[in-house]
Amino acid sequence: MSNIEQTLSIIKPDAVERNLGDEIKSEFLKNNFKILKEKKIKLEKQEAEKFYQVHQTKPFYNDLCSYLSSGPIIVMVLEKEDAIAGNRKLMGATDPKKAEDGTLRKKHGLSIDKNSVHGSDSLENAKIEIDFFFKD
Ligand code: IDP
Ligand code: MG
Repeated sequence: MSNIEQTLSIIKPDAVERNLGDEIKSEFLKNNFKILKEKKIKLEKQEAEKFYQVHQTKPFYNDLCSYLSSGPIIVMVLEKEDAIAGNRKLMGATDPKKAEDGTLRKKHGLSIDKNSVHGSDSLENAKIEIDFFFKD
């Protein structure tokens, strides 16, 4: 049975700053994701705090929110069969040093915080994150 899902992807400030947006988008397309929606924006720190509120008890929360709001990001709604798991696999492990060869974070990530891309981790969070950026 088919299981078409939508997931939220973010090209983070470190990658946008290095002009990797088109290259990363082409990697999504090559992997059969459809880019249904896309926009380039810059978050206020308060908005980043809201987006990452699940991490508010973590020691790196403040730095994480400062970082995500430090420059422009590209947010996208991606769609394909099993998109959520598929995007997590394409991204690779959170820490680029531990990410598998061929993954976006292995290819482009600079460090555990500047790891170039975000992807929703569950169906529930995908819906919340898509609404966060695209509900109007
Ligand atoms: P994920 O992005 O692979 O889903 P999460 O655990 O949800 O990873 O963490 C969210 C983001 O917080 C990561 O992408 C990374 O940028 C940052 N982060 C996670 N763990 C650490 C850490 O130990 N130190 C600094 N930043 C971290
Ligand atoms: Mg996560």
